[in-house]
Parts: sequence; C-alpha cells; structure tokens
Amino acid sequence: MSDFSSIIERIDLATRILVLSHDRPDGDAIGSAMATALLLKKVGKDVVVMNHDEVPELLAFLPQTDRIRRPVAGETIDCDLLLVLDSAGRDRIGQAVWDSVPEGVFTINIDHHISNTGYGDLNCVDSTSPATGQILFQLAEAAGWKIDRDIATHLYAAISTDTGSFCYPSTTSETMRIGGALIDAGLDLGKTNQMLYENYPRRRVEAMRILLQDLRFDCDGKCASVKLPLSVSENLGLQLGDTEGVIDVIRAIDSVVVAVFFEELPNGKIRVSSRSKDTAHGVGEICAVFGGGGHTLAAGARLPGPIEKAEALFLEEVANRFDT
Ligand SMILES: [Mn+2]
Repeated sequence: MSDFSSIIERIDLATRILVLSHDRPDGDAIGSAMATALLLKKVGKDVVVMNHDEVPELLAFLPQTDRIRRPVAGETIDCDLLLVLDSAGRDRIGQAVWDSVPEGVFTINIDHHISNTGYGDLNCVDSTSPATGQILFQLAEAAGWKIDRDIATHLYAAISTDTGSFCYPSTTSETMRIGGALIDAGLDLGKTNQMLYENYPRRRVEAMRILLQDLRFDCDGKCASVKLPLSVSENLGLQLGDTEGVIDVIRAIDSVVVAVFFEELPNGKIRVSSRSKDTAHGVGEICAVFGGGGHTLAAGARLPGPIEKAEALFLEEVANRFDT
C-alpha cells in the first residue's frame, strides 16, 4: 500500500489536470483514466483525458468514454499537472500524445508494472497491485474522494479485466474488498460483467476460428502459440481490442504453461503478448530479452517483422527456459 500524501498535495494545488494512459488501451487503461478524470472533476478540477488510440468498441459502453480525446497535431493541452496511468514507460503513451503535453509540466506516474521506468517527477508504482485501478481506489480512499456509480463502474472494469475477473494469482484479499466496496458504491455487477464478457462482435469469434486452425504447440505441449498476420486482420476488419482474450483461450489448455500471441501490426512490427501459469517460467524475463516488459505472468514485447521470424526468435527463448 502506497503513501499517497504527496500525490494528494500536488493534486490539491493543481487547477487543470491532463490524464493519460497507454496506447491501444485495455480495460485498466480506460477504466483508470476515466475513474481518475471523474474523481478529479468531482473535487473541482478541470480535467482533460487523452489517449493515443480509440476506445475499443468493447469498452465504449463504459460511462462517459466520449470524454476521451485523441491528440490533434499542433495542439498543446493547457494544464498544470500531468497524471500518467498504467504505463510502464514513456514510450507506451505514443509520441503524438507527448506532443500535446506542455514542456516541463509536473508528472505523476501511477502504475503497477514491475518494469516501470520511474519516468515521473513523482512515481507511485506498486507492482504487488493487480491493476492500476486498485491503486486508484486506494488513492481515492486516502484522499476522501467519494466514489459514485460511474467511477465504481470504471474501477471495476479496470480491476476485473486485469485480474481475469478476479481469478489471476495477483488478486489479493484487498482486491476482493475493493470489489465489494464498488458494489456498495452502486456498481451494477451483472450488467457490467455481461457488457465486458458476453458482448463480443462476431468478427472476434471468426478471428478466433482462423487463429485456432494454426494453433502451435512446443515444449511437449507446455507452450501454445497463435499468430495473426495483418492480411487476416484486414480481411476480417478487426479493430483494436478484438483479439484481447484470444491468449486466455489457449492459456486455459491443461498442458499449457506459457501462451503466446503474435500479431502483425500495420507498421510491420510484431506485437507479442505472453502469459504464464507458473512463476518458475515467467514471461516478463523473456519479453525483457526483446526490450519489452510487464509482469511475471503477463508481459509483452514488440519485435521486428516478418512474423515468422519474430515467432521463431521468441519461441526459441521460451524453449530455452524449459530446457534448463
Ligand atoms: Mn494494468
């Protein structure tokens, strides 16, 4: 549990606050940014929320996500405090967003990635927390800010999506306590879960069908991987967030310890997402070999293309860990 007093002091002094979270935003990035924006607005601050990319269609049901702005070339956001959430490094924000941030503005970095580079003027990084949303709940509690239904919904989306619905081992009794407190604050649990987990567009399942045809096993079935070439994403009209969760399907196979998903991006880079069930075979270290990072059991990296080459390099690194 962090000491939030210096963060609260800085926020008290600020009048106009810019809230950022990482590109290709997931539930924790959107939920954390929006919960923070709504909390700060309630205590009288002017708030701008910005993300490099669009809100994924699956998360657009969350309250007031139309407030999230995208960077406009040449525009600088007038602010006297910057909050950067759920982002391990400056590079996760995207250059177009940094171009909108005034030079020298005081930066608070709130995150739960063990690989966080400590790029803020004030850094609140708790790698024992399963989601940035959990740290923000604790901050709100410490500051005495009231959590209303919309804020509770965002914090729930943040925590639920980063813990695999309160299932991953990173989930603690504190996470469960917070879940209860969010229900008390007005969260509609059934409806929110339905929107988060039972509301997939058909193209997502079509993508799953194609991906699973080429499901690959290595290391005596302990490593499973799938790859998504750009041509397939384009043919299916996939959007950001559509392939989120594919990895959980292959991770759930009984023999599998490490699951890997390779995705070819429009810029030719290969986005690698990886999950592990066992800290003895953590994926954080493997991703770090390729300049990526994250957590022990969930991590990512970006490798140069082509996709087959990235696949071979990464899977070789996985195999090395199972040999020893
Ligand atoms: Mn997160």
